[in-house]
Amino acid sequence: MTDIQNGNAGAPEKKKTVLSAVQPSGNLTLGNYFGSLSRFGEFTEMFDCYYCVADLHSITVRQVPAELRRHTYEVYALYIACGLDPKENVLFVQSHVHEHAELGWILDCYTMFGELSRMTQFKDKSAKHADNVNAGLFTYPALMAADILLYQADYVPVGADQKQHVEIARDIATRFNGAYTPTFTVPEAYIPKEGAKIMSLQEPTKKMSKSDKNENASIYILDSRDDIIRKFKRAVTDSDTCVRVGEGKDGINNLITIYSCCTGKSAEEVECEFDGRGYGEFKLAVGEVCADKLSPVKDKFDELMADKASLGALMKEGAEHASYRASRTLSKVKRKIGFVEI
Ligand code: AQP
Repeated sequence: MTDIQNGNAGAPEKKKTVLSAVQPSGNLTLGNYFGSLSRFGEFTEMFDCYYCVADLHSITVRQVPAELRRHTYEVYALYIACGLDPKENVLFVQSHVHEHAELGWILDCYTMFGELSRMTQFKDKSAKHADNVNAGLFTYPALMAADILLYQADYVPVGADQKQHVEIARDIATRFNGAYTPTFTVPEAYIPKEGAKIMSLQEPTKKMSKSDKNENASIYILDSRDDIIRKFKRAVTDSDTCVRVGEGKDGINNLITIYSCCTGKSAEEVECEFDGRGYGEFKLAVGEVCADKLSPVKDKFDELMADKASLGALMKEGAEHASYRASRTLSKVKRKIGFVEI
């Protein structure tokens, strides 16, 4: 990322655009929080911001309909609870803006089988869901490219696991622009310095994931204080006793990252603070700062979820705004390809 800190420096008349998305595929984790949601508020002033609840993506894995509906409201409410003002940011649900599916199909035809086969997420998810390796799971990156390119996004804030998908979106945009004339902005991934990859508390070599079956492996944003503290107490560490970053100390490294993200302290400051104190004391402290960090988000979330009708109205408004921008890009794409306009 080069000039994201400067926003529209050099082009004062037009703000640059940020787009990101979260799938409503389960209860959001601390990984989703630090890798994406918690950072979005900082972009509001300088950029045109679009955030979507990626429900179309979530059905690449079987979802229970009532749970999908609930999670869609929850992710939407969490965007707001994490600090996004729906008047200042366009917050919408992907399936409410039909241009995503339409451009997704078009971009399927500009995406190569070979490049899709190299996607790590496809390999991981098809191994995890061997009974349902569907075509959507395979072509997911083309739909994600559509999500980004429809809004001519300059920056895509994501966790490190999504970097490969932003790179393929860049390749698709470049290929399309080369086949016709410049049509899409070529986007850049924006990956945080801290919290880019929060690891599982039970298997710290794996990323923390909302679809992990082991509930003790993930801290959910909406977990109670007691659950958060209990899960950190049970977090897998190592046989050392020193709170230090080190090779082979994946569990402790992860806890230090989480403590840093919650307090804003550097890893060195955390090591100093816990010098001579054991893992037990450290785990308790991580649990406490994490619970403190998430508590206001949970309070705001509860308030928002108590009024689903208002959330529904905001969704409608967000979809209308998003659709306006998306339809302009889609019309342009169709014209370039040679589709007949009526
Ligand atoms: N462990 C993580 N650390 C840092 N960032 C993370 N993100 C996800 N997990 C971590 C970031 O959260 C954003 C939304 O992710 P997503 O909903 O698109 O799906 P995902 O990346 O596949 O996340 P999950 O939690 O692992 O979902 P499931 O289990 O459904 O596949 C993205 O910016 C992602 O980078």
